[in-house]
Amino acid sequence: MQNIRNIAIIAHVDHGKTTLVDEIIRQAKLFRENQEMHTCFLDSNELERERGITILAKNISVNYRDTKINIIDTPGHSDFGGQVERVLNMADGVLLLVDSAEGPLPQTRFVLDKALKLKLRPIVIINKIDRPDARPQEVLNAVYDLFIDLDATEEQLEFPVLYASGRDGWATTDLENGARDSILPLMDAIIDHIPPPPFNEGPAQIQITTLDYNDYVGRIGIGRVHRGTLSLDKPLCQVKRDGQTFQTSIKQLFVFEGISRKEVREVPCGDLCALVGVEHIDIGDTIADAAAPEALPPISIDEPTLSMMFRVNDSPFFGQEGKFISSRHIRERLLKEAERDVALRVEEGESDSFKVSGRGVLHLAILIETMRREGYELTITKPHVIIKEIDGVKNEPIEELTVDVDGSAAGKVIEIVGLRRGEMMKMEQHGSRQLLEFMIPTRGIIGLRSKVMTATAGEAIISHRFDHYEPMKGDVPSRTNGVMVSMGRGKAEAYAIDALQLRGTFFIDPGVETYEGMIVGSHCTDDDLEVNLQKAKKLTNMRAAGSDRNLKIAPAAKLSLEEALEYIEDDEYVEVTPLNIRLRKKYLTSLERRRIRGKMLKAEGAAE
Ligand SMILES: Nc1nc2c(ncn2[C@@H]2O[C@H](COP(=O)(O)OP(=O)(O)OP(=O)(O)O)[C@@H](O)[C@H]2O)c(=O)[nH]1
Ligand SMILES: [Mg+2]
Repeated sequence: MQNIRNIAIIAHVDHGKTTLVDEIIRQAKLFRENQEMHTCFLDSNELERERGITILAKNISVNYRDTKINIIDTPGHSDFGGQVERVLNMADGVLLLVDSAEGPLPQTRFVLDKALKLKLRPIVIINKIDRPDARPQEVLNAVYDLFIDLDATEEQLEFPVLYASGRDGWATTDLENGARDSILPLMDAIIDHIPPPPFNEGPAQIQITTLDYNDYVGRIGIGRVHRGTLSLDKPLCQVKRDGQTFQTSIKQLFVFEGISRKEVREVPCGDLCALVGVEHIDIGDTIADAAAPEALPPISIDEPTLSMMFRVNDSPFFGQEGKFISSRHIRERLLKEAERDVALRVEEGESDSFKVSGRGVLHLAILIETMRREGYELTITKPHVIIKEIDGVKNEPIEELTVDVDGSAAGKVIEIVGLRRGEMMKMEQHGSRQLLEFMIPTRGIIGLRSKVMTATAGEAIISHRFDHYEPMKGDVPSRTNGVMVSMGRGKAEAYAIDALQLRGTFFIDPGVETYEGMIVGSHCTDDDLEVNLQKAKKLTNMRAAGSDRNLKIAPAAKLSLEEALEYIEDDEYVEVTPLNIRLRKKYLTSLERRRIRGKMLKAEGAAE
């Protein structure tokens, strides 16, 4: 019988989970000579690497002291919190990582709460000890407070503490005198403090807690064998969440080994594995021995809180930069994505549009970014929160928001958040910094980041996560500035941009192709301004033509995809192609816009 430990590594975003797991794999090589060494990048897909965040939870395993340690690296961003909650079902213990300077943040609380409720045994790691601003003792005290706040049991409160720098490759139990040369003290702590998985005898039973996807084999279910031995040779059945039961079979079984998977014929109780070839496999399904079709308790799947419409690109530039532009392409791609991502909902909308719902702006932005890299063109509408009717009352999602700022900027942040219906829950002083905690409608969070960043010269640390639904609060102010809209089609002339610089901030550089109705900048007042960017300086002589080069044009304030999505209003779209992210008016000509505005004013007048 093999010794096994199953642990998940959890933390707030960017506290160093993936770096630490990478390091564990690297050093595991030192004690297992026959293991093949890879240049390991756990954040393996292109977007994960570029953004430096984990999007999908990943399983790896290492062998140490005759024990197989399955480690699950989880994403820290709150949009992916549902995934973390589910993978915890595979673990018996968690490594709770806390940044030695930032301390516990909202997502730390969320994931720890879930872990404690599942009765998992925690190990606390105060990470990034190498930071010059590290304050390990204070952070450890804050972690104790958090445990107590979350009603940890006596046993859970006796967690071992390690101090580490994942990046520099060491962990120690003794902050003062411990050697800082190896990660092995952490491995020892895992084996000594995390219990082995319980051994349940009987007919095989496994619950699917994560899905993976592969173009060749389709959906892959991942879970932990809960009882008995899962074997390819025994007849099996599949019990769905609603209790329906089918005969089923598994085509291939894999266990995790190093950073890859090893094909096997059977998996013992307690080990984690991946199942290939089970039809319509889904999160929460139980695969059981056909003779004992008993389901495990259902697991929760997070409801989406936010949606956007994905439409075909119908701007004057459609089809110039992308390969996949038709609604058929978009439909197929979205349905495929819904297959692999349980937190995503796709519904058919009117006239070639699709309502796509997810857990937050980042969740959907990552999908859009992936599609754009694959060659798709799309137009996207402003994100809207999903309103739920509870007992006849409209309820909206509310999030917990924390902002960590320099004391001098706290007032400004409180004002901005207050205007957006945020209520302050807590205010704490850490040296010269203030930690502010609010409850705020998700509506108020859309577009908040850029406002706070501007007000704090870019140095605030902001994080938020969905908490609960509550009856609708009052209006949340929308964007206060109008936009500058191009009147014509063609290259934006430097001369024209220069002449308009005082009227607002441009999103584009000189030379960029524009079309009528394209948004090219933000206007300094609250109304929209139509601008002629094709106006070049009259060429009186050659010297004057050359003098364009001497114009002092401020660099364009280019919006990232998320910023663009959060920036636009209901009468605007974001146009996404493999090469460009453009903003545009829904109605491209000024005549159409005036007509619509006239209609709306009339309707308002009639309503009064
Ligand atoms: N100073 C210092 N920086 C670290 C350490 N470990 C990681 N970092 C840095 O912290 C950043 C985030 O590291 P990741 O390992 O990607 O963090 P993560 O927790 O996996 O992030 P998500 O998966 O997005 O939640 C990177 O820029 C790392 O270089 C450390 O021990 N010390
Ligand atoms: Mg990560």
